[in-house]
Amino acid sequence: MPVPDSRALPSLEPHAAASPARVARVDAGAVLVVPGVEPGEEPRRAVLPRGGLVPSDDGEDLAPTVGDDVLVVEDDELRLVRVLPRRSALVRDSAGRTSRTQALAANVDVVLVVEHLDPAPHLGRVERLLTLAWGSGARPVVVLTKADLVPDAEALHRDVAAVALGADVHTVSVPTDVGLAPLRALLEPGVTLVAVGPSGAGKSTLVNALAGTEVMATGERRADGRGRHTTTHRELVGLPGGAWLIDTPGVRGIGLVADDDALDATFADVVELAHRCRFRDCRHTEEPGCAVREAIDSGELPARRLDSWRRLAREAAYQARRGDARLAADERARWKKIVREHRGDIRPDPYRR
Ligand SMILES: Nc1nc2c(ncn2[C@@H]2O[C@H](COP(=O)(O)OP(=O)(O)O)[C@@H](O)[C@H]2O)c(=O)[nH]1
Ligand SMILES: [Mg+2]
Ligand SMILES: [Zn+2]
Repeated sequence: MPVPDSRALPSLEPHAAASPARVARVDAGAVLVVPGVEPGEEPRRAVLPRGGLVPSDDGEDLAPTVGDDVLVVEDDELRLVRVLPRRSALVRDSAGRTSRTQALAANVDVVLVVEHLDPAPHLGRVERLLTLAWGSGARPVVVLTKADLVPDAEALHRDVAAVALGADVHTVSVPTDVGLAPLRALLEPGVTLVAVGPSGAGKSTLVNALAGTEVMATGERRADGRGRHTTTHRELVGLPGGAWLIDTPGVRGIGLVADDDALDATFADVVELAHRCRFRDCRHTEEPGCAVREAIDSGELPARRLDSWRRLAREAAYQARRGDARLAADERARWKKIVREHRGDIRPDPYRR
């Protein structure tokens, strides 16, 4: 029985009157866009199609995210009609049952992995965010904040640098304006930076310092003493110099989406050792001639590095399997619906948008 494939229908009408814009913020059913692709313009509200998904160039409908380059059409309201190809995307596992992953930010050049020195930096979190960053296609840069609050920032810097192979690590103190110059140097015209890290790490404070003006509310106690300002939305800010900054709220336990390349980049030291194991499929447990275990025994490799690599690799593999299962379930549901509609059990409502 021939079954019509709903995906084969032409869904991408040409948009002669469309103009380019960039997504600055996503709300339910609408987004804030910055008109044009130059920073420094006032954001405007653009509505999304029902369901929130927008056609993209590869034919798949996407949930637009902060940093997306898009096309908008102005008629009685401003409508977002197309998501342009992403050159990078910071993606995490989403809790939702239907969509597999969530893009936290798109078209990013530098991922600032922000971690505080006080309380002491959490190495496992840095490794997780670095893996996410390596997987995005953007370059990770680690920023250690609150250097003014600890007696020995250098020792902590060394500890973090040892798990941040291939990434620059900068230690900063925003209130005393220490260490910010190399970060300001990243703000070239057209470059987009996103700050990720736990709540309270100092992301918004850093974004404000780099912007040179208070563009984001920070965790300072409010003057009226009622609670604290914290970042609740991911938000893109265009700087007068032409660079873009994206601030994010601290997401508790970012679900890891990572391929082997991203894991290998983060754990380049373990991978390098593993190449020297006698057996190619060495699991670095009891095998003779295991270079990884030898390095741990000699103190060359901290045991926590191997544990951390295993934990993140397991999590990434689990996410991938779960993603496959969800994709298969979506596909089954789609075919069931198509078959039912074809039989006439359910007549498609022509007035349904
Ligand atoms: N002493 C000190 N405090 C900082 C520094 N950076 C941020 N803070 C403070 O840390 C708190 C949380 O900062 P915030 O930028 O809101 O963190 P976010 O949740 O990552 O955006 C605020 O009270 C900031 O003033 C720093 O370099 N030194
Ligand atoms: Mg914040
Ligand atoms: Zn081994």
